[in-house]
Amino acid sequence: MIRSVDIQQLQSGDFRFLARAITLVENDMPEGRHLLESLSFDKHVPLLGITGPPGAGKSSLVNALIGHLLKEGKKIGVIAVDPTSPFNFGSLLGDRIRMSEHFNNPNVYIRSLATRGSLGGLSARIFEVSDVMKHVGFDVILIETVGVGQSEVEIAGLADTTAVVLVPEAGDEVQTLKSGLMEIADVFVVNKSDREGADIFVKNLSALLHGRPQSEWEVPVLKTVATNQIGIETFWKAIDQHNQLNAGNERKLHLLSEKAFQLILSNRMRAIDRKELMENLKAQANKTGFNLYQFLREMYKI
Ligand SMILES: Nc1nc2c(ncn2[C@@H]2O[C@H](COP(=O)(O)OP(=O)(O)OP(=O)(O)O)[C@@H](O)[C@H]2O)c(=O)[nH]1
Ligand SMILES: [Mg+2]
Repeated sequence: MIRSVDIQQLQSGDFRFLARAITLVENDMPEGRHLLESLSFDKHVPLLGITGPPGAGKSSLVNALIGHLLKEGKKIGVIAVDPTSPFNFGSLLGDRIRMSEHFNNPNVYIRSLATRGSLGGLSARIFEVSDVMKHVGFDVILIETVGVGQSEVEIAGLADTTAVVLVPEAGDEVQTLKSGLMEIADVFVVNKSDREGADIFVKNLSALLHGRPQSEWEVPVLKTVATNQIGIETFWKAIDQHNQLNAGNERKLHLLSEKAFQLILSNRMRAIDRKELMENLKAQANKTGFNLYQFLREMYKI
């Protein structure tokens, strides 16, 4: 039994309340829903999504960013999303090691979340957890997700700014970069730029980007060496600039409607009990003339 948490406790900034609140939300407890409904969203807390292929250095970049932001006196919340099964703690362990130097800092809170086989990549729970985190006094919230399948597209619906992390090895294949990644990136980071081919890669990627129709924001392509803190300040400046430019209503509305859609999807699915579905089917499926489509319409209004 987890005790409930109220908004005042959350705003006190005590991470023990935050941890408890996240657990309530993550497990979809009524106390979690109650808390979510009591939150106020008048204060904007920027959410930065960091995505990219496995091993590109996302956690190392988050770690480097935390270091930089702490020097600026900021308080930082981090969500590391593990898209693999809840039984694979490999990358969670990796995150702990990569970000370990900041784990005990009172101005940093790091939480790993498993997506637990939700539909698509990111689950609605991540929207909810990030909303809870907006009430603890963080200046910025960083979310790391591995860019596999749908998740990179979904993170763009979650974050105010999305940084896509690539490595120079992607080199000549820049033309074949998944168009999904091209579309969601507000900032491109070529990490591990201490490796060969970084400059050529940056050049190719920039050329590709400049072939696109002009927009208000020109997507920068930045080089970093996350493990040596190189390029981090420039990276942060780009994020900050993008955030300021994008405080506009149109983007906000777009993000909000994407978020609402994901939450509706997840909540509709919650109403469907798999066991009950099987029981209902059991009673019907052997009947002559059984039709699954009719069954769904009659039983589930689909
Ligand atoms: N040479 C070099 N190695 C780096 C750099 N950044 C990260 N690495 C190394 O790359 C490996 C993967 O780094 P992570 O930060 O765990 O990468 P990730 O993208 O978070 O990985 P997943 O979360 O497992 O997808 C680690 O061994 C890092 O030490 C860099 O700029 N240069
Ligand atoms: Mg990682």
